[in-house]
Amino acid sequence: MKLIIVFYILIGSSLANASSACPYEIYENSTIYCVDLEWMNGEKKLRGQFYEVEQESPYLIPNDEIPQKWVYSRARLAVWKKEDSLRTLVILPDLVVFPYMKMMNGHHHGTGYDFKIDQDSNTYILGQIAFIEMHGIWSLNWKIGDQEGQPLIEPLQFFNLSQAENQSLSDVCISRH
Ligand SMILES: [Cu+2]
Repeated sequence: MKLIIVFYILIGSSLANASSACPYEIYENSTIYCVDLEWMNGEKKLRGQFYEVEQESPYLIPNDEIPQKWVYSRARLAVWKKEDSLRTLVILPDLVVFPYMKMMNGHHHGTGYDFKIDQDSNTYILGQIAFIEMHGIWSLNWKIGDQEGQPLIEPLQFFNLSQAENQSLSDVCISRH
C-alpha cells in the first residue's frame, strides 16, 4: 500500500511538471535544455547479459543482497530546448547522465551504468545501474563535455522503499547541504 501511495505521488508530481517549466534543467554554454526522465522496469544480469524484469525502478539494492538478485535501475530521458514550446526532442552528442554517490565519509564515487541514445525515439536510455544501499546519497548527475552543473536529481527516491524510508534519505541529504 505504501508503495502505491509513493507511486501516485510520483505520477502526480510529473503531471504537474508537464504543464509548467522544465522537469529538470541542464545547460550548454548559454543554451538551457529541459530534461524529462521516466523510470522503467529494472534489469537483472545473468551470465554477463542484462534482461528486463517486472520490478520497477529506481530500486535500492539491500547491501546484503547477492548479485544474482540485484535489480539494476533503468530510465528513459528526453531532452528539448527550453525555449522551444513544441518540445522538439534533441540529442546532445556530448551529454552524459550518470549515477553518483556522496558518501558520509567523503569518499564520493560513481558506479557502473550504460548511457545510450535510442535513435528510434530520439531519447536516451540510462540503464544497468546498481544502486546499492550504503551510508551515502545516490543522485543522477549530468555533464556536457567539461560542463557540469548541479545534480539532475538528488536524492533519488526509490520505488521499493516506503515513503518514510525515502523521506529519511532526503533528510540525510538536506542535513548535509
Ligand atoms: Cu557509496
